[in-house]
Amino acid sequence: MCWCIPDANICLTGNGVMQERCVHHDCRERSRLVRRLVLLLVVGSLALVLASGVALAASRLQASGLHCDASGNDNYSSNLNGEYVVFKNSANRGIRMGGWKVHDKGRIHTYRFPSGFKLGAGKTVTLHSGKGNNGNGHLYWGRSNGAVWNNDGDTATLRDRSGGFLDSRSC
Ligand SMILES: [Ca+2]
Ligand SMILES: [Ca+2]
Repeated sequence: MCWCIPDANICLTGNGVMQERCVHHDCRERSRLVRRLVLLLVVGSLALVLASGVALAASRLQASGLHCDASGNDNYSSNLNGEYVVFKNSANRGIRMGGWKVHDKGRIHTYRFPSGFKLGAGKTVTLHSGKGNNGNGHLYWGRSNGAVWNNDGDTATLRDRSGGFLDSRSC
C-alpha cells in the first residue's frame, strides 16, 4: 500500500519511509482521488459560506413599519397610497429582492417585487397600495381600488423567492 502526494509525483509507502515515483496504477488512482476530495471540500465550503452569507443578509431585511389606515376611505384610489408597508435593509451590503413577495393575513393579496429590484445597504423602501412610479425609495402595488391592509388589524409577511419566511409586521 502506498500514498500519493498530489502533483509531486511521489509515493510514500505505508511506513512513510520509502519514496518512489508514482508509476503504479494504484498510486495514480489515489492521487486523483485525493485531488477530487480536496476540490469537493473547497467547493462545498465556498457554497456553504456563500449560502450562509446570503441567508444572513436576508435576515437583515426587515418589515420595519406597516401603516394600515390611510386617511379617508382606504378603498378609494385617491387614498390608497396612504396605506403602506416599509422595509429596511440593515445589512452592510445591498440585497436583491426581485421576486420576493409580501402578503397580508390569509394571503388574500400578494405583491411581488419587480425583477432586478435591489435595496441598498442601510436603505428603506416604502410599498404603497395604489398606483405610482417606482423609484426613490418608493414602490407601488398598482391597485386602483380596494385596500390591502385591514384597519382593524393585519399582518404584512415578507417571503423570499422560494416562499421562505423572512419577516412580518402587524398593525
Ligand atoms: Ca382610513
Ligand atoms: Ca386599510
